[in-house]
Amino acid sequence: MIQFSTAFSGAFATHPSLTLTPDGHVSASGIQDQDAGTTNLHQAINEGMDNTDGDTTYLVNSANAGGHVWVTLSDTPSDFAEMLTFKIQVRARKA
Ligand SMILES: [Ca+2]
Repeated sequence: MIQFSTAFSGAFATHPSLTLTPDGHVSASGIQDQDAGTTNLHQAINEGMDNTDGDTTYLVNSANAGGHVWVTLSDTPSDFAEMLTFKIQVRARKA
């Protein structure tokens, strides 16, 4: 699970902080979901830190192998201007 927390300056008065979770899949290499799927990987990591589904859905890579997954965070407020800070929270375990 990856949870993205952001703060926006343009909308700082109304959005001092905002939590975004992945809402779209862009690309991936060397990463699969719990069912060996390689599409819509954002769906395995979109619960947020407070709503984790435990070990039900997750992403995995092969041991000692590199990889990446690109996801979108498009659920920003309509008055989004710019981001001041960006914090990524990751829940992980070693198999
Ligand atoms: Ca999950």
